[in-house]
Amino acid sequence: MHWQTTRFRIDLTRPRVMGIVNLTPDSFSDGGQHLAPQDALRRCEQMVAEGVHILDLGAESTRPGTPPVPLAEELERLLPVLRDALTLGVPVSVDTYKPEVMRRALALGADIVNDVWALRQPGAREAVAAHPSCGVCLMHMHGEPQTMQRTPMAGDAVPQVLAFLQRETQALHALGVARERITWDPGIGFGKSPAQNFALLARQAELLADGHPLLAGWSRKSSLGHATGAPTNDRLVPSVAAAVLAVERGARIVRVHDVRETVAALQVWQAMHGQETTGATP
Ligand code: HH2
Repeated sequence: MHWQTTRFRIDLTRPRVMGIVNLTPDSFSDGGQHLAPQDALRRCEQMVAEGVHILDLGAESTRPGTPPVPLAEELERLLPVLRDALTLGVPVSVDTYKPEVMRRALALGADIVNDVWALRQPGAREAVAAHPSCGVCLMHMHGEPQTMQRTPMAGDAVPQVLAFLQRETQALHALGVARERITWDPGIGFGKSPAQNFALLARQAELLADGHPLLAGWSRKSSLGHATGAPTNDRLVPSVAAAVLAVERGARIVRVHDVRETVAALQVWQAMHGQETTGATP
């Protein structure tokens, strides 16, 4: 199984770690830490040194209740860092729902569009379809960031998420986007209760039946706080545990803040499956 992106055809026979670089003052767990372009680039370089496989740059927080960022400001935060991150030798993803940001990022050479709106903003599908080969991550979200936690979804989340991802994928296929460019993401925390999020993990296999690679984003999410009582800044262990559980249940990519620890945990999983790892032998 592969994920076709602009410059890289990512081999997904091994689990892949996507490192989160938030270029925002207000992200829920690392807001403000990487606002200056040179700090953000240093963070990207550090992640590459720690073994990250994909960098995910986001310039607008999706934290519930966060006000939208104007287009010009998002571009100003994103483009200088993107330009430099593209020189680091790993695929670079851009976390945005704005078609104009997608177009500008793809014009610079971005490898992947990661959209928590699953390309439902007017013009977003077309922006991706106009590109010959960029990768895309379609994520399920119930409601919208402003209000999603006030009115979480009702009922069994798993079939609803599956039907949503199937529908959005069809819409993208209709515009000519090849299957191997598309990954799915259940959207942990996006308008779902902790019980629904954990059901999406326990029954993740139901989301794999269509054959799209699954990307899972559990890192530091509030459901982990709900389960453990740990505050946002103390969710490393629960995050790594969730990443391993997601991979064990068939996720191919995990989106994380803590790259070094996740890479090490997944090396244990890989060793168990007889995959060679880059770990040093004692
Ligand atoms: N989660 C967040 C943002 N983007 N993209 C995908 N594909 N999957 C996710 O689970 C996902 C995402 C929220 O986390 P974070 O980027 O750390 O926070 P913020 O949105 O506050 O910047």
